Amino acid sequence: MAVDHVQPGRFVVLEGIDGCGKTTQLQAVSRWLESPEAGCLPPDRQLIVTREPGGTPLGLALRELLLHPPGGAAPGSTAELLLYAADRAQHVERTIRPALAAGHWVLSDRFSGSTAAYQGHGRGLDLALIQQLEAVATAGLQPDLTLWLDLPLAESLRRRGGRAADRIEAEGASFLERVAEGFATLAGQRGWVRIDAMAPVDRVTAACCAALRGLVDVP
Ligand code: Z5A
Repeated sequence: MAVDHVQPGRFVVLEGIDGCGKTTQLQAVSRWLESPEAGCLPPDRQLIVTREPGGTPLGLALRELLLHPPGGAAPGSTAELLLYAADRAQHVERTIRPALAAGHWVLSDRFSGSTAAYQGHGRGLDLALIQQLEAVATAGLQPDLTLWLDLPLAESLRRRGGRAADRIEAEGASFLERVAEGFATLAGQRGWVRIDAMAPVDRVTAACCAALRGLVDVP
């Protein structure tokens, strides 16, 4: 997808299936981005680390509703789609756009690609409708860079081990397989940078940082 450099800050997203290492890499990449070695952030600029769902106070409440619905009553597919869109609209308006406008860098664990992968490819909701909703929720904002942590589903399930599954993790293998294939399709369509998430943690971090270097020198 086209990169929008109207904003002076930079917007970077990590995407991938459950357990692909986003949280691990978010921490490592943040440390690197904030280091003098990276040279990304002048003293008056910050790195904002955020996530979806849950990047705002409203989003945190939506996250709880989505992942642990009251009484275990799962939302229907359309309601689920709209709740993720509401979380994103608030996240973009209240957190991401103001930060970018002030020249800060934003690093987000998931963004609209996750809706296309989980609700579109996974649940089978209409992809064109999802794209329309994405345009509304983001008001046209697109990441400058999306790092896709590509991990085979079997390894994702192995890494999860005995940890209790949230509602979406508990959907079953064929749903998660469709989601994984969806991420691969989206990566090609949207020009995401593929990172081999099977590699040891420090090599994954090095690959992420190498991709991020390309953003530093872009005016
Ligand atoms: N969702 C949706 O359906 N639609 C949407 O629009 C959006 C989201 C935005 C949010 O979960 C859920 O919402 C998610 C999609 C759905 N569904 N699920 N499930 P989340 O993003 O908060 O959580 P998650 O996706 O399930 O991620 P996670 O469990 O937090 O995993 P992670 O952050 O990607 O991985 P990690 O915690 O860094 O690593 C997992 C384990 O692997 C851990 O033990 C690490 O030590 C280990 N690890 C990490 N890297 C490595 C390497 N390189 N080698 C070996 N082991 C590693």
